[in-house]
Amino acid sequence: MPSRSGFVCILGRPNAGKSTLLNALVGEKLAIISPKPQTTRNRILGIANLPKAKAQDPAQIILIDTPGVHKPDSSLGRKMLVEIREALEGCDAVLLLIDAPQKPDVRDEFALRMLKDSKAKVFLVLNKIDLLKGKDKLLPLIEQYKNLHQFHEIVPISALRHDGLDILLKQIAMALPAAPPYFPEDQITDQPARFMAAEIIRERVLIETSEEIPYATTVIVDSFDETPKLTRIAATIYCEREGQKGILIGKKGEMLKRIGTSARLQIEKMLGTKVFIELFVKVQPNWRQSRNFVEELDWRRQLEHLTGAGQ
Ligand SMILES: Nc1nc2c(ncn2[C@@H]2O[C@H](COP(=O)(O)OP(=O)(O)OP(=O)(O)O)[C@@H](O)[C@H]2O)c(=O)[nH]1
Ligand SMILES: [Mg+2]
Repeated sequence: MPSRSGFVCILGRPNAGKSTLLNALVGEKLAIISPKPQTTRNRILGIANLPKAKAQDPAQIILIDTPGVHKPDSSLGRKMLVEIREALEGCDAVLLLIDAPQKPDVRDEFALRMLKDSKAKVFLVLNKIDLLKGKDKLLPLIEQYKNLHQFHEIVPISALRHDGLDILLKQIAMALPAAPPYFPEDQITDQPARFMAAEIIRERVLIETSEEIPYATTVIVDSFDETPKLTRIAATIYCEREGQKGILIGKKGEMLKRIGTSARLQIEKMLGTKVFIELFVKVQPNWRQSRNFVEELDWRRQLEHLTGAGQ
């Protein structure tokens, strides 16, 4: 039976709903989500397998969620941009995600410009249509974008409400080249659980804290010991200043406890084991400006150290 497979990059400005869309299309929570811009910091792969009943041919859609397109002002920001460029390289299709209720701005322009030399089929995906009062708001937006690029398809959706996603999946599948699947059918990501756990802890920090703290925080899992019944995790939350550390720990350790408990519940759900988490908070002044530190955060690189590869 013929099948289609290919790589599909989800691109767009911060907060457009890229990670929400990835999770919705794959049907699992692979990427963390928050109302704060610049939540995603690295590319995240998620695999959706479509049976013949849902598309013309069975298809494997390999989605890559990316950090939001913005003008970088730190080593972290530049690394995020590299992650986007790497995700775009050689992909078969791109979903350019638009935050439809918001006015287009330079970040949307920048995202379009990144596609200028790309051979990929570009879908204009207008997200958050549930927030639009009346469909007449959509048409002028579509007209505006139509003048800027030759889009393969234009699809309005609500990633949050799962509206329009079946049509989107079908159209993506039809745009992919005829090829056998790249991944086994039961695989949904390439991201090891250890790093998903770090992201879940970071998501809890993003949700629980405000102002500068979400941006000045990162999480590294120091140890991850999985047994069939219990997973023991030790992780460090890094921030940039003593004051931030105080807030992250909270009065009598309350904040850290809250972050740990909610992260534990989510990780238990993901792993299907009991989880024991030990959290630490450390100050790493200006880590976002440190190229070395930012490189160390890359899980692919951490994995190389852990497995001893590349030594
Ligand atoms: N109303 C509505 N909200 C949405 C929709 N899709 C996403 N959101 C919300 O938009 C916010 C941002 O969603 P994310 O998926 O984290 O956005 P993102 O594009 O991945 O953001 P970055 O990782 O920062 O680039 C969250 O509060 C989501 O719940 C949608 O279709 N409708
Ligand atoms: Mg995201």
